[in-house]
Amino acid sequence: MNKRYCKNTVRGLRLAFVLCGLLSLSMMESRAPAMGMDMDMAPFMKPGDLTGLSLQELYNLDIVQMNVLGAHTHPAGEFMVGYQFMYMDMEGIRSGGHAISPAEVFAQNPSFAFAHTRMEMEEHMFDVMYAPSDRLTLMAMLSYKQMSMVHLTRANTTFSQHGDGINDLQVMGMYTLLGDIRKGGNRLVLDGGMSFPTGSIDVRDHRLGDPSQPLQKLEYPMQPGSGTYALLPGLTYLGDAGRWAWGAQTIETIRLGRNSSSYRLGNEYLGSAWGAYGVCEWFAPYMRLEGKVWGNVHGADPAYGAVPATAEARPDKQAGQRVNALFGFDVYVPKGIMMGNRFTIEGGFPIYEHLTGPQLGLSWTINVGWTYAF
Ligand SMILES: [Cu+2]
Repeated sequence: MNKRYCKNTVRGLRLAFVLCGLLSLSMMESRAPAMGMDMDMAPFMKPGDLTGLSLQELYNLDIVQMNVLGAHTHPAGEFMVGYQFMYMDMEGIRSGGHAISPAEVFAQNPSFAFAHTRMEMEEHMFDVMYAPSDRLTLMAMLSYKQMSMVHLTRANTTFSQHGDGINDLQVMGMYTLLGDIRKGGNRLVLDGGMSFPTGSIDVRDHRLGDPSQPLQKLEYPMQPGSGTYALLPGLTYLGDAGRWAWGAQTIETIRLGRNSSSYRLGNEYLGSAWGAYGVCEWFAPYMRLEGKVWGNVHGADPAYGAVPATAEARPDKQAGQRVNALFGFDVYVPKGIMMGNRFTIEGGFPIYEHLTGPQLGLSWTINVGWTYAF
């Protein structure tokens, strides 16, 4: 067992401990009011008979899919607005299935002048949803990304570079093939979407992170946009019974053509499965597994030169596979002035990672979200 794995495990346990603590606190608090709320518990008590529920109550049943893009639908006529903040901490260099040191990166790649040792990414995601019918829900999503990367030179000095910008706009339709959102139970939803190249692929920062140096184009992972259109086909399965809700989803990003810098990012294949338990009407902890496979860059951006100085500028060192274990909970406000508001906190870490590196591995990630349906 390597050191990095241990570090991840310790961080994961710490996170799980904090979540459990919050969970027990909330359960204690919920016990008292729950005594007089038997009527409100009814949705959980009568699986398969949801016809008498209000729009808000129906929405409540979908409580757990908020952090999975395109994995929930709305009843006819309902609007939803949402904001999600995502943070990713990437530390430690990996090649294949194991960690390697910066010294090994330099030794194995004589052309590299720099090794990246850490990347932090913050993303602010805004989405709007509307359901023209019970079967069809439409969604549009746009995010703003901020990234910073720490570089190590062969002379053992470090510097940082920063990039930020708007991401690609994603528009998606979710069509219920089987089942009925008003009845709950098992449902199968077809996802079809399109990604538009609204994000920048020409984000720059000063060479060596030094303001007196000229600006240079940042590497592939530091560009917020893809520069190409992409198809987003997917399939979602949703199930619920009593206080339990579960689901699975696969969604693909199939990129088309080449961008103005003569390359196309690799396709992405995403799979996710989750299970949640409604402890009370307004609180549902959940667990989620998320697997992602992504390909190398096709073509090459001439801005990085014929012999790029870092792995992040090499089109053949971008692919990878990762499985994350994520733990979270949803808090839903069912009545009063805050009615329709929902909050989600989710944190996780990789349990499997195989990267065509050298490439930075993921240490941990946290997502905080808010949605409002009306
Ligand atoms: Cu929604």
